Amino acid sequence: MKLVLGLGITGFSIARFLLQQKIAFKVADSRQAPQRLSEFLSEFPTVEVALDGWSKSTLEEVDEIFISPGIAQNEEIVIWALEQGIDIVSDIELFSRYVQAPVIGITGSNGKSTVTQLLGEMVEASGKKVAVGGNIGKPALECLHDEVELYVLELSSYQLDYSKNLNLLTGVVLNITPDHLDRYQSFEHYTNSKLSLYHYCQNLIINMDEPLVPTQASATHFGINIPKQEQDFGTVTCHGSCYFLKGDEVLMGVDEMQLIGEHNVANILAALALGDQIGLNMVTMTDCVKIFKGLEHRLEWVTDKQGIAFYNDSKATNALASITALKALIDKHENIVLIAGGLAKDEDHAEFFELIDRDVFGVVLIGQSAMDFEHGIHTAKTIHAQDMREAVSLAKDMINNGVVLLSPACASFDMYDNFEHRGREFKRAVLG
Ligand code: UMA
Ligand code: ADP
Repeated sequence: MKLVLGLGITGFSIARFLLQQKIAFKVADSRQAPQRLSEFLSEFPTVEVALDGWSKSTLEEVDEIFISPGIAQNEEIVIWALEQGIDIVSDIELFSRYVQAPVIGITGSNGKSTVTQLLGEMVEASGKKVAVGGNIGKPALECLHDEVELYVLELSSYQLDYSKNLNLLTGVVLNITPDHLDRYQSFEHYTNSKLSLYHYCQNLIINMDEPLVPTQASATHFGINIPKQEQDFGTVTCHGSCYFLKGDEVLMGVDEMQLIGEHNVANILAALALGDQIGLNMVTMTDCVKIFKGLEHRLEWVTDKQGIAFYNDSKATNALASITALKALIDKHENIVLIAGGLAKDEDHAEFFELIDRDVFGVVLIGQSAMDFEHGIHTAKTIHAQDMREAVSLAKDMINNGVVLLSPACASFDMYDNFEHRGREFKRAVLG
């Protein structure tokens, strides 16, 4: 008997897959009434469901557990299972056991979804049937299909933690900066979780600019500087213009991309290196880069109104993501008003506050971290708002021209269902 832990979208995808494979299973979720419980009971009326905390008896007759990534390794059910020698497996590993076509894995602290989506579009433009999924929002098992010729999966550290056997044609760890430290004993444990992706890759793509990722002779490297080897990707600045390079071959101008910011140059280099590794045509790939507008809620331009450009970067749930967004805008705009705050992660905000004090005109603070952030910011003007409508209204009143940027550097759950909800509320307040 298998046990499925968690009744979110991963749990659903595992349950549907096991039913299809005619493998017996039961389900457990530690919440009393998980959001999708009634949907589950009507779809799987005969499946046993254990709710409301964990119980040791749930493990009786269980020989393997398929776990949702949101369930931490220090949850009692995980500890009991390990004590009893029961294997705990991620949905990604279960997917790996059945997948027939090659799989590409993308992880990192920031930029995963952007690179995953862009690479998916490159593969599609090359005429191949591609499925894009994983942490980006569509569980891997839901992507499994006989017709698919290539899978592009975004993988979180949580998913990697519960995986021991994956088979990836190629993969990348985009970058490693502190995130999710509530789930790890230390930053080193988090780093090792990210780096574990490379154990499963036949070919490695390595970011030269990320010191925590060791370089390797046989890998393809990418980085902002001029590439050292023929197969590597980088950029060069010549007579004031910057170009993407493979080896010494010019691929396209950096100003031809729609996305903004150096971080997106790195993301594009990663996607080009991955695409090149699997044999995609270079012109097809650069054509995709030229039209790729990025994903919703990632430094997304919303509108220009009365001299103010509004950007939605709701996905920035840690300090580094917000620093990155600010850096992308600072060079081009004098007056920036930032809307920030929410559920702050356990991380050092010093660099974030320094950048704000140096280059940001004003900050509208929202959510639980508002007071802490106010104490960290010294020279930029700060003001508090109770909700997004008020935040946008206060932000645009602070300047006559420039940028209003929502880039909270925090998770959203104190005020919103998720970062998408927060971003939509921002856009509604701006446009409405
Ligand atoms: N649950 C428990 N006990 C717990 C924790 C959770 O019973 O201690 C139950 C909840 O009651 C709920 C279910 O588990 O019913 C939720 O499972 P989940 O948190 O694993 O969420 P899913 O809906 O399955 O979504 C997961 C990813 N969520 C997390 O990793 C937290 C989604 O990433 C991912 O898109 C999806 O699988 C498909 O692969 C979200 C995310 O926030 C976007 N990821 C983190 C990030 O990007 O930073 C890692
Ligand atoms: P992820 O899926 O890893 O969360 P996204 O592609 O969704 O990453 O981008 C989330 C946010 O992270 C963006 O809004 C941006 O501010 C920041 N970001 C994106 N790419 C990078 C990068 N390569 N380096 C640093 N920050 C980045």
